[in-house]
Amino acid sequence: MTPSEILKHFELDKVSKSDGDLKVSSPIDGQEIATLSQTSLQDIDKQIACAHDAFKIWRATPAPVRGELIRLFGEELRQNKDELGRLVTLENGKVLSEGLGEVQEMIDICDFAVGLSRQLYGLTIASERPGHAMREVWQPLGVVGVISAFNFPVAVWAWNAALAYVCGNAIIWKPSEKTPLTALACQNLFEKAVANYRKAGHDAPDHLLHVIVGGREHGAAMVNNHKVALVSATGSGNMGRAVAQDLSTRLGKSLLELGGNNAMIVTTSADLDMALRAILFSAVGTAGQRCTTLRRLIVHEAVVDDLLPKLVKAYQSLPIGNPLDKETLVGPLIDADALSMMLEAVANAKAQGGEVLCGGKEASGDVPEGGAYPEPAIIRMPEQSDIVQHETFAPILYVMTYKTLDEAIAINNDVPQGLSSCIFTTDIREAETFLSSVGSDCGIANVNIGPSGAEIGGAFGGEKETGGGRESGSDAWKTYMRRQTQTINYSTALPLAQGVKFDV
Ligand code: UN1
Repeated sequence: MTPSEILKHFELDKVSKSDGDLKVSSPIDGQEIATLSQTSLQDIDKQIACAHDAFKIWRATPAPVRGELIRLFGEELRQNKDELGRLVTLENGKVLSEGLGEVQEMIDICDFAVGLSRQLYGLTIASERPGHAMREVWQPLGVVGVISAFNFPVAVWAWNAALAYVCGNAIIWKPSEKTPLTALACQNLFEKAVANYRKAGHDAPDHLLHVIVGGREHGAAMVNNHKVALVSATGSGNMGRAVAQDLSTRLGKSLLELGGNNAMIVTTSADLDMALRAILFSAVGTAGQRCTTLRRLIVHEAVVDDLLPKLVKAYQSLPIGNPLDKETLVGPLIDADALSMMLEAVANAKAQGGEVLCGGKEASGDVPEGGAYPEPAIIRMPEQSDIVQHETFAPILYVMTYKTLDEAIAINNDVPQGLSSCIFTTDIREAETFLSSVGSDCGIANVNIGPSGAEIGGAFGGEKETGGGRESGSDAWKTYMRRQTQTINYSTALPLAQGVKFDV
């Protein structure tokens, strides 16, 4: 499929206008693929008001019936998986199997949400008063604002949306200005699901989803609107801080999924071949642009000389090139700025005593012109210096060594971020210590699996500067609902709690 065929498939040819003010280009070759008009700031408030009206209707629909809409949306995704996966690759530059994987992640969360729509369970609590019942009920929350990043342009929105819809909410979505087309394609599929839902005899209000096309200012307009009950934001620490500050002014609710600086500890008992394969996928997959990307390798000094030469060799044979080619494993970075930031980080690492073992430059081989293709870098560091503490969104792997497990865990934890972590070991004592209360301080901790590529069934998110939010599986749905404690008196008396007497 050519880029224009893909655009046409999602009716995006209709929204691309020559007089638009937002140019969208493909990281593959820098070619412009569409020109969009940014949403006007006044329209954002109108859209939020419409979404709020939609919420008032949607919240009254029984949750399992809301689930049917998400089932139908999942069907649209199944039918359009190939086209949407290709559009993700075209607009974001990740290799096609990862573009398709991202759509699969959307399908998975839809399935999860459909099941969830028949649960949304609360609690019953013993009341201290005779003839009284107490319970905890989860109610729909309101309009949910989603700010998504370029690196997972559709899956992370779907984690939020699938849950938020079955929970009875409406959504305003501000995608990254680098990837608005995939968002508009999702809107197109969502509208088809709504049409099928109505055809099947169900009522769904208009305006359950609005996509805002624009940048920072647009995001801020959404965050500052008091009709938005929850803002779920994925992206950089700076973006998260700005969102959190704005929300705290109006005491709005937030769910933040910000930077990661994820490590792998490789112990003396590790299966080194497995570790090697895991390192490759998690450090260079998605060209190092996942928030779960492996950025720090903490290797026992007794195995480092065995592991590193093999790793360097594997890096040197990485197929870098057009992400649409089947054999490519490393595609382009999102843009030239991202490549400059990578090169700057490599220079800083050198200045801080790092030794570049391979890569760390712009790829020179057979790569399409006009894209920012990196050569993934391995840099041996004498210590966890400033640059290692910082998340650079590029394929740079810093390697450090350790002597004791306590030391390795301390290095793992001694960064501002706390998203994902892992250990490669075949020693149960090492594994369980890493997973214990004195082990990894991250939201995600794995054994014999890299830090990236999480399944949707678990809660996803991290601690410290990662923001503390949890999305996707487990009970993350509770963030999209309002917790209500209900006390019911079915007796003929009116006893007060704590034995207080107040009779006239
Ligand atoms: C992200 O990079 O924002 O665990 C999300 C993973 C993916 C999601 C990453 N399932 O790597």
